[in-house]
Amino acid sequence: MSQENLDELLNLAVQCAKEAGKLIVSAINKEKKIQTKTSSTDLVTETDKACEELIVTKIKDLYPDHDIIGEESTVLNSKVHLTSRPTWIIDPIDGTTNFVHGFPYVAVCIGFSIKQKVKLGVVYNPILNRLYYAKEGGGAFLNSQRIEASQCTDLTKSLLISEWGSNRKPERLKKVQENFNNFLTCPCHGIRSTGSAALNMCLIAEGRADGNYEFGIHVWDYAASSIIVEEANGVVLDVTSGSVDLLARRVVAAGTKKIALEICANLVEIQDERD
Ligand code: 2AM
Ligand code: CA
Ligand code: CA
Ligand code: CA
Repeated sequence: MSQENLDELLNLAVQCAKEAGKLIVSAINKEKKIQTKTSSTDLVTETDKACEELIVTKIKDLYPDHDIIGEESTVLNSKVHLTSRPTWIIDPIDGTTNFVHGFPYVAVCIGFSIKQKVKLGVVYNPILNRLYYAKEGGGAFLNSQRIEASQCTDLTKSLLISEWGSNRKPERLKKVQENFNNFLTCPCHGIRSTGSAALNMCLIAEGRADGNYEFGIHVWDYAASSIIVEEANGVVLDVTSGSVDLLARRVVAAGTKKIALEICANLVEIQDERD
């Protein structure tokens, strides 16, 4: 795909994210229709669905041949089919629990892949007006300013980010806690959670924190943000220290390879069913 075409697709992704962002802004302070999905802590609202429909309609209109994977159009517990074909990967609201509570860390995520490799990504927080984007080889940007990941190489001087996740089965939660314990006794300077996996990754891209690990997330949570971290000269790995696997439901991101590898070495693995 040529650079011109990639620019066109990036523009479309930005436009879609901004339009969906308007729906989020107009709905966040109002009463919401909330439904649960796989558990009482896995939520969806009519705005998640409306945003996804808006984005999918716009993409299909211009690129009817492209494949689309969207969180709210994916049948619960079904496998995701990420093929070599041009594919849009959409999370209409990342941080739905935050959205429900009016907590201002929510983002529209739109990634685009070819041959299972992410070529561009847009992550837009319309509440705090932060638009992150990147395309392959073009650097990463926040509101038109170039961003760079941190240079920190010392885990004991690092600020980390991770999430508890929506799956609260006791045996799983025990491993999540074990991981938090490992890093807190390391000790790193602190561990933060925004409630949006994509915005956590973007904070790494921006150099506001040094390392991030997540388990239980889906391809739409980290496709767009992973290229933003890489283009900000950060490192994105699988928890096994190998290359990131978009369907493995887990990711490690950091400003430096040293921190990324040290996070991998300290993690107890949590095995969720692959996407
Ligand atoms: P969502 O708001 O789009 O559902 C919170 O832990 C963050 O992880 C959010 O970005 C949330 O996305 C995402 N997430 C989704 N499903 C998850 C799961 N099963 N376990 C952990 N995190 C999940
Ligand atoms: Ca969700
Ligand atoms: Ca998400
Ligand atoms: Ca979502």
